[in-house]
Amino acid sequence: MSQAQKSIKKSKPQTTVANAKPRVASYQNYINGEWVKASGGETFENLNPADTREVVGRFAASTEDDVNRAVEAAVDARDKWRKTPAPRRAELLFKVGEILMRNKDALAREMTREMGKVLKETGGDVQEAIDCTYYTAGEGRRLHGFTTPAEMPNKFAMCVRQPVGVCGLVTPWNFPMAIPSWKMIPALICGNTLVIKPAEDTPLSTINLVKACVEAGIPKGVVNVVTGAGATGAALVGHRDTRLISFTGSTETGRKVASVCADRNAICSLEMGGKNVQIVMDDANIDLAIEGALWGAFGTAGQRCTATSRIVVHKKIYKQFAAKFVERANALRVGDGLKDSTDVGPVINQNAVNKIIGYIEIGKREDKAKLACGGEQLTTGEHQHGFFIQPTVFTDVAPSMRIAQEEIFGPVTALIPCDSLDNAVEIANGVRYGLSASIFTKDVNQAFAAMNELYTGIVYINAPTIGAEVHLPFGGTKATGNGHREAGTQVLDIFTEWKSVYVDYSNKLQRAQIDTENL
Ligand code: UN1
Repeated sequence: MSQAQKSIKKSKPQTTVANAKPRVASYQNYINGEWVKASGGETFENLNPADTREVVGRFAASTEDDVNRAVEAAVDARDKWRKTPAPRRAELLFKVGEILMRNKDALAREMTREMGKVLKETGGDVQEAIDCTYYTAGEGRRLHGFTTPAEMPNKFAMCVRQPVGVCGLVTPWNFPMAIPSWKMIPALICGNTLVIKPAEDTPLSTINLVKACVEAGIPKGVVNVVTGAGATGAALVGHRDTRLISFTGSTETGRKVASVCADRNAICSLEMGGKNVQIVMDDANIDLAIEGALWGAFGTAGQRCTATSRIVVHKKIYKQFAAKFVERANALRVGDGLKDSTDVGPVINQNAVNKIIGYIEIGKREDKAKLACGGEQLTTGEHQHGFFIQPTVFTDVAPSMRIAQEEIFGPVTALIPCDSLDNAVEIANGVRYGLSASIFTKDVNQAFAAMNELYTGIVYINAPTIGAEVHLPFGGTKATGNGHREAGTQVLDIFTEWKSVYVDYSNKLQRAQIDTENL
């Protein structure tokens, strides 16, 4: 997703409604154990992308002062939290999981109102936060280090994890509770304190997660949230007292985050763009591959880092696949995510509409590709006040075309013919990103060959490119990341630093690498 897209509100010319509007809820920052207004007193509105006449809430437009105060609170709380035994920290986090579980339906509804995706998916988003919380809290009784033999007699060697300190977390709008949980919960179990800056389009779900932390009894100053636009995030990223910055968003913004962190020697973990591929071989279960591609391409209206934006299909079945896939894509119902009948919700804001429609125009102009279905913004009737785009399929796309290379982050996918597994893998790997890839085949040899050759962080066999589970590492190669992995136990390597400890109980000076000769 582009930086502009992430930093701009769901702004749309407001229609004047004659009737009195319902009272709009106000939300504040949470700093040092208190809910507080932004120091400048400014607020911004969070609009429902399915109907921008609805204001979901007013939120604090935080200044650099607010960020400074939040970081200061996290610094003050650092030692006490670090010294709280990890199993005790875990008990509080298990409570967070229980609170989320109890409120799952209400949290999902609020998320659909601010983010747009259908209720089933926002339920999944909350569930992912619950899963992450329970799984990661379990680490409170592990957080394993290791022991290893020392090269000298009467000497003991071991390695333990230590917290990094204050963490600054900057999160996107497409998974407004799951992604914050991927960062907050591991940071906390490892003994760090934190300040989170959620996306301006979806602050409510992150505030809901913070509320669960407050209700669970996490001590003041340990978790802080500041809402606001890109500048608020920039103040956090640049703050010299944040030892670590964890960012999920566009590759362009991520690169800037990385260079700010490099300047001040901060630890930096990045999750960025994707251009994910589903390969369909000629022996695949075609109906299953179509189901997978529909879910991968149009779930969350294509607004996932893991969305299937390329479908590489063996030429022997290409025509058959394309015809059925287009027919099914055409039949998807686009609308308000709160309605049971909706398959695909709105996109996040006007900027997203502009970007996605811009790519559709590029696709239409590209020589060979055909617009097989969709291609339009829906602007009348029930779609009048929201940001709705038809599920869009381009067929006969060449791998080098821009719509096959660049991240669109919307309900648009490209069908690309291939003539062999090698050809499919070459196309799959021929983009700057490397997050998720999938292959549909019944041939175990082809499946394993693809598994080995696809240069991505995630590979699925006979399943779509979306749907990662929290106990496996999540992240990607190339322009998708900077080598870190969230989720799984691997995330602990982001939020802790290793400390190697040598205990010499020989009662004499033993020099490593030197006094080993006569042993
Ligand atoms: C993202 O889009 O940034 O694997 C995260 C999936 C989800 C997470 C996506 N569990 O699609």
